Amino acid sequence: MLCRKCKTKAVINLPQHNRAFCSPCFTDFLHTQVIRGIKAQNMFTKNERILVAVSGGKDSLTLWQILLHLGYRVDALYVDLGIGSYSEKSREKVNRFTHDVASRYESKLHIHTVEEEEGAGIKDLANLLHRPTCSTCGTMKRYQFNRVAVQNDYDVMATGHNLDDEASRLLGNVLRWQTEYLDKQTPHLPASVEGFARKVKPLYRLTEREIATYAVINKIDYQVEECPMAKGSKMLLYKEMLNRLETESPGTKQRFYWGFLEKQATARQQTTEIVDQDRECLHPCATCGQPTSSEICSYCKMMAKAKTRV
Ligand code: Q46
Ligand code: ZN
Repeated sequence: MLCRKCKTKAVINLPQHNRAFCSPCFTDFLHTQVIRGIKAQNMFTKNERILVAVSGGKDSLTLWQILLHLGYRVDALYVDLGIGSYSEKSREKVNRFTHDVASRYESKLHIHTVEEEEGAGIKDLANLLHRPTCSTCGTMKRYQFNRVAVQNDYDVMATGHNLDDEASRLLGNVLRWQTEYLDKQTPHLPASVEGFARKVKPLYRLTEREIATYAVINKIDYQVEECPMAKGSKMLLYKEMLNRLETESPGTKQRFYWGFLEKQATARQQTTEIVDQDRECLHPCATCGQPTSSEICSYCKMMAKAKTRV
């Protein structure tokens, strides 16, 4: 198997693109894919400040590295959820990356420690609230990322969601016909109202396998373990099913998600924009001021309830 560009020995075959690449040409190819995604979705410019949400895993650290390499102005935020050795190890990987790589670009790391700030780790908070850990975690991360981005004047917030994440989420939303989620499943969510940061997913064109290969080739030291709370989740099942389809028919994930984005873009020209919809129903939370559709936002409600149960 030879590299499509330079004809030396290839290290990865990408059947969905009908190409194989050696390490340097693969790295270039992935950079080009990210640039293409940023431009196609009009995500940000080199003058804007970007806050990347990092978990210590391959996707978010790869995103941080690629954006730095491409010359963007990026800092990062790590939310320490307090999930035992998993969080300890993840924090260690993030700190090491900050020290070894990001500091060379004067890129800085913000850390929010749930146990210190909210009084208990995410599992204990979820137990107190009788809520599933992952939904408590989702509310927490969305809230804290938005807060840090807005309070520190970042123009945009970026996450490391990849093609596998987006295709499996799309499958889940379609299977349950959650149209309100489908509307917002885009790699670029505008800052519709004051108090909301713009949100983007620059890796939406890359598969998990491509990102893992990039991380290994470029010596990114990441947390290999998955969060223990993800075990048995529907998302993992959808990913597995899509991987089986991908093996039988290369390009399935790409056709599924990119096809959805094309249809969504056409439909959007005829319907109310997300921005208009949000402006109609969102207003500042009476407690913290972040935008919400109720009087009090879900984070403040969650924390108020947790306090009464301590
Ligand atoms: S980190 Fe949080 Fe995930 Fe862990 S607790 Fe669940 S939601 S699985 S992306
Ligand atoms: Zn609030």
